[in-house]
Order: sequence, then C-alpha cells, then structure tokens
Amino acid sequence: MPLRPLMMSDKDHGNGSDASILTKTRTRTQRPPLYKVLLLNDDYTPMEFVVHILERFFGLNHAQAFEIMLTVHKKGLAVVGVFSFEVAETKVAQVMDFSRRHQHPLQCTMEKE
Ligand code: TYC
Repeated sequence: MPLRPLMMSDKDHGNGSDASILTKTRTRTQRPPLYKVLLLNDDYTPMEFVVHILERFFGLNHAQAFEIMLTVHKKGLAVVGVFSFEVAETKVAQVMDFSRRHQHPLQCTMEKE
C-alpha cells in the first residue's frame, strides 16, 4: 500500500497542535430578584387575627408573630418576609383572601428589594 508523504498541513505548527483558538464564554448566572412582603396597619383588624395570619402563612412561632404584629401596630408597617416573586405574590394573595373572607380590612403588599 503506498504511503502518503509525511508533511505539515497549513494548520500544523509541527508540534502536534493546530492553530485553532478555543474561547471560553463566562456565563454569569443572575440571582433572581427578591421581594419584601409588607403588612400594613389599620384601626380595625384584631391583633389576634394578625398574629394568626403571621403564624399560618409565614411560619412564625407565636412570639415572633406577636412581635411583628406589634411592630406593624406601632410603626404602621413591617416586612414580614423576603421571597421570590412567585412566593411573595402567593403570600400576599393568601393574606388578602383570608382577611377579606373574615371581613377584616388588613392589607398586605409586596415590593422589590
Ligand atoms: N391596629 C390594630 C388594632 O389596634 C392591630 C393591627 C396590627 C392591625 C397589625 C393590622 O397589620 C396590622 N386592633
């Protein structure tokens, strides 16, 4: 069988590697934005109802729930948690639905952190 003559190709530097350039693209992973869920004070919603909301929907123990409720009562509002958009939206809807069903005017909102 005839042998092909051994010679360098155009790409071949003669050192076993070719001249191709390999580039690495660094893809920076963005952290998803976070949203604060805020509870607002009003003059009518019973304190115990607010404490119940904080225990039920935000997983707070009774002491933590009572403390945050008092902060809202005294300062007008408080951040009750920080979540992804979807989770924050769900918490706000749960609080608003539950309050409305119990005929309390309690307001809950979210804002980008
Ligand atoms: N201010 C209400 C009261 O005196 C209690 C209250 C606390 C209402 C927190 C809303 O988000 C709230 N009964």
